[in-house]
Parts: sequence; structure tokens; C-alpha cells
Amino acid sequence: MAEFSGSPAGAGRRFAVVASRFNEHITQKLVDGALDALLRHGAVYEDVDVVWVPGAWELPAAARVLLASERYHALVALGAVVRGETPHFDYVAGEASRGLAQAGADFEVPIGFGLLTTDDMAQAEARAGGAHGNKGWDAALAAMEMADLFERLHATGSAAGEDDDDGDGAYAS
Ligand code: INI
Repeated sequence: MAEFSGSPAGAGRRFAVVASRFNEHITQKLVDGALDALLRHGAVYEDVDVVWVPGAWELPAAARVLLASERYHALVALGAVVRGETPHFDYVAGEASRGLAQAGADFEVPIGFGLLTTDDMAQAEARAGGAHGNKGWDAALAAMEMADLFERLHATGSAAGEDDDDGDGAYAS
């Protein structure tokens, strides 16, 4: 049996933080938390780009452009969608989430998911450096861990896309 896991190691890796300006008083705190996590875990300033988009709806499109550049080991996506009186929330939150998941899967690059979807502003504030921590920090941590895991999986050639053609547990390199 082989067991794999990653550790949140930022050294030598490049990251992009893609963040939405909508509800900026919240998302700026998420960005601050993400940058703090990246830099405290070894990433260097020059290897981190911060990319702003208008709203959460635009996060997946920007993420895809960043991933297509093949410049980054992981992305951190940050935004805050707060429920209002119309179904708008469901479309923006749903499509942003789905689009980010799809982008990560299509490009096989991890995207830390730091998109808040809350019923009210108080819930968002609690998750942007308040009582429930900082989800930007958490998303950056997950992105680093996944980048490290992906590198380990690629290095072993075991689980990440190599086919065990004859089912003997051995994988072609
Ligand atoms: N964008 C957000 O990031 N959060 C929201 O809460 C939000 N609401 O409520 O409308 C929001 N809307 C803007 C949307 O993401 C797009 O930027 C806009 O529709 C232009 O394409």
C-alpha cells in the first residue's frame, strides 16, 4: 500500500491569488489572509501575483487565463457572495463555484477555494478574519498542500494519470 499526502510548502512555487472586488471590504481581508499564509509557508513575494476581477462571476474566466499561462503551481480564488432578495446569489455563487472546480479539473492545477457564500454580511465578516477565522488563509493553505501533493504524485507516477494497464499495481513511467 502506498500513502500520499502533501504539506503546505510554498518555497520555490509560484502562486496566483485571484480575488473579486465586489464586497471588497471582505475580500481584501481574504487576500491579506491568503498572502500571509503563503509567505509564512515559504513562498516569496516575487512568486505571488494578485489578480483582481469585478465580481465572483468573473473568477473562473480569470482563473482559466492564469492556468493557461502554465506559470503557477496553484491558484487561490477569493470572493464573497452575500445572499440578497433575488435569486441572483444562486447564479453567481453556483456558477463561480462550478467554474472554479471545472478550471482546476481541466488544467490539473489546484485551486484553493476561498469563495464565501453567506446569508448575510455578518457571516462573511466572521469568516474574513473574525470569529470563524480567515477563509483566505485556509484556501491558501489548501492550495499549497495540493500543489505539494500533485508534485509528489507526479514524481512517483503512481496515482496521477498513469495507467496500471495490466492491473499488477505497477505503473509505467
Ligand atoms: N459578485 C460578488 O462577488 N458577490 C456578490 O454578492 C454579488 N452580488 O450579490 O450581486 C456579485 N455580483 C456581481 C457579479 O459577480 C458580476 O461581477 C457582475 O454580474 C458582472 O458580470
